[in-house]
Amino acid sequence: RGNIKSMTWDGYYNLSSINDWIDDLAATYPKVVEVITGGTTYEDRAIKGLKISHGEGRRAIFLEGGIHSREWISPATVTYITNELLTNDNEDIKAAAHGFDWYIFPVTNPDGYIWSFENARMWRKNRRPIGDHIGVDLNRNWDNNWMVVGASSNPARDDYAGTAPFSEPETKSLSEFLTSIGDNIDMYLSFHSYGQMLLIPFGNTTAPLANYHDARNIGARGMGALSAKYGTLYRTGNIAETIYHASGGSIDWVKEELKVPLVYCYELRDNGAYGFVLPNEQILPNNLEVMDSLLELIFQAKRF
Ligand code: ING
Ligand code: ZN
Repeated sequence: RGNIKSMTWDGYYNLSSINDWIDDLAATYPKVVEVITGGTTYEDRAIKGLKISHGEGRRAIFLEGGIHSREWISPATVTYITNELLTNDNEDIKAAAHGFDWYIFPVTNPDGYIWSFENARMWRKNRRPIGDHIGVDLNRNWDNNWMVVGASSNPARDDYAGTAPFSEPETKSLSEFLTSIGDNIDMYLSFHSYGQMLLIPFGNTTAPLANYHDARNIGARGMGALSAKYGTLYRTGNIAETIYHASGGSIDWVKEELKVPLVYCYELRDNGAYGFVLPNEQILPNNLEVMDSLLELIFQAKRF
């Protein structure tokens, strides 16, 4: 799809369209939208994002999209949420938009996203060459239980964890950005596909984290709201228990190092019928149900 002024979510947008759209938002809403950068990629692209803020002194919600390039529904979801926060007059949405600072990065793996669009649809990693191979799994490269489980030391593999914790420019710079605002973050959401799950740290152990039961209850109610829309079912639970053992993922680091109270990873649609290649017709229904769940997560979080 070419460059756009506004998105319609009836198809997937390439990186330059998403980046142009972010600039357009900042121009359209100069008092509330600020363009931010989460650093620079191996191929020297900006990790472009935006901050939505209606005033000083607010707690923050952080949205991380597109860390795996082939999971195109992730940036599509994150851009949709962004648009709702800025344009929807619904009371609950407005309250969410005005009540928090929002830090939003639709595509945290820009090099990989372009590669997936232009060369290899199923590309997951970044694009840094390592010996004879290319790419590190940016969701195995965070400095928390790095290379402990469910991660590979073989650069040929899709879950290759990199040469060291934060060996990659993308994770290093994004984690530095996060550290700079970490004390303010109430909720961190990472968007992946597929499998229809809401995952809670940690990925290396099924042992519950300190507030696991609260996090699980809040999450399950959020997924109840999601299901109410079209009947789509999500499972909620610990990463290791619900999907597989895997360490070095962003949400584990954000939970343990930044002590963010509520941290989740969405595994968006579907259940495997189309997998990563989710048809265009499912983008909007996915976005609508996820939006409902996000509002419910925020609502429930206040009760705990
Ligand atoms: N799923 C995630 C992955 O990186 C995950 C699941 C989340 C693992 C958080 C570890 C931490 O494998 C997809 N679809 O990529
Ligand atoms: Zn993923």
